[in-house]
Amino acid sequence: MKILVVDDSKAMRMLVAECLKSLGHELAYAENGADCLQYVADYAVDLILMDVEMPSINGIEATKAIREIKKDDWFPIIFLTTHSDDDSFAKGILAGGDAYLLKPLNTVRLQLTVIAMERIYLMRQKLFDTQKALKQVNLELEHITLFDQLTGLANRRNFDSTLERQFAWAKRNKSPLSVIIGDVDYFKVFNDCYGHPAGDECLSQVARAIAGQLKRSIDLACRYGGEEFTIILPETDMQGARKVAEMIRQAVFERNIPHAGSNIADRISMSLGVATYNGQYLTGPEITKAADDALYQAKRNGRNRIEV
Ligand code: GH3
Ligand code: MG
Ligand code: MG
Ligand code: MG
Ligand code: MG
Repeated sequence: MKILVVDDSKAMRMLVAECLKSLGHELAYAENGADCLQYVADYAVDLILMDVEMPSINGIEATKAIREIKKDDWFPIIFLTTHSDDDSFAKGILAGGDAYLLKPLNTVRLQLTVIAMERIYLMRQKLFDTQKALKQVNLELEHITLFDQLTGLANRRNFDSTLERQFAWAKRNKSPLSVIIGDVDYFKVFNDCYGHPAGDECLSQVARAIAGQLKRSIDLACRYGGEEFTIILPETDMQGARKVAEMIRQAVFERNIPHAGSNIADRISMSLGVATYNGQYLTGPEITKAADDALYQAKRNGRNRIEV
């Protein structure tokens, strides 16, 4: 532990240092309360041995100030003082001290008290580390439930909840909301030709092509399932959504992913359907259905195209 020894008497500081030497801690020193507060503000400290009577800020005031400043943090503060009455003892503990030792210094009691405080301090650190690890695991779990493993795009669950939220917002604010559904053309044949791992890599690239076309942070690109992708475009009318869909179609095509089995060109292409809410639909799923119908038309009309 890093132990800060606070005392206005140099002789006392040296005595304490001598007494703690055998415990193997790192020691630092402060000559008064103000010094101590400055040190705590600048450096990490694990335990303080605190004198009470000191010029400027005394030990009681310094302890109160530390507990106030470090409200969400804690390390042990042990008082070392000549005031042996109950009143003084109470003042020390109520100010935020954890133990109260008397001068003249009893070496054994000081050592044992430091050992006892260290035990509590380390247990607290351990709990803190566990808490941190749990938070990290929770973040990772949350990510897994909201994002697609392969492409890193939002997953279907994320799409559904985001669309519901954005739809309600669009309704309330009487603003347009567009949904695009894109589906890779002849992807089954691609898998048959190049194998499933190559198919996965292709889907990752398609995802990157899609994400690369979205410039606003409120737009959400999702992997809806298999080789189908959806995009939510809040506050976007049909004209704007059509532009985005066309840019995505081009970006996918221009990735130039070879696809010898395609009937379109010898590369991967995507068909897209676009639907825009302008007060006519009642629910998010209805917009999605309209975009899906448009996608079906795009497939029927020859693929590698968009329909609305
Ligand atoms: P269309 O042009 O009409 O869309 O034809 P298609 O072959 O793309 O459509 P179909 O729905 O018949 O086939 C989709 C294929 O996508 C079938 C499935 O094996 C493949 N697929 C779905 N998810 C994945 C995946 O995660 N990885 C890989 N490699 N393939 C996938
Ligand atoms: Mg003193
Ligand atoms: Mg499909
Ligand atoms: Mg299909
Ligand atoms: Mg397909």
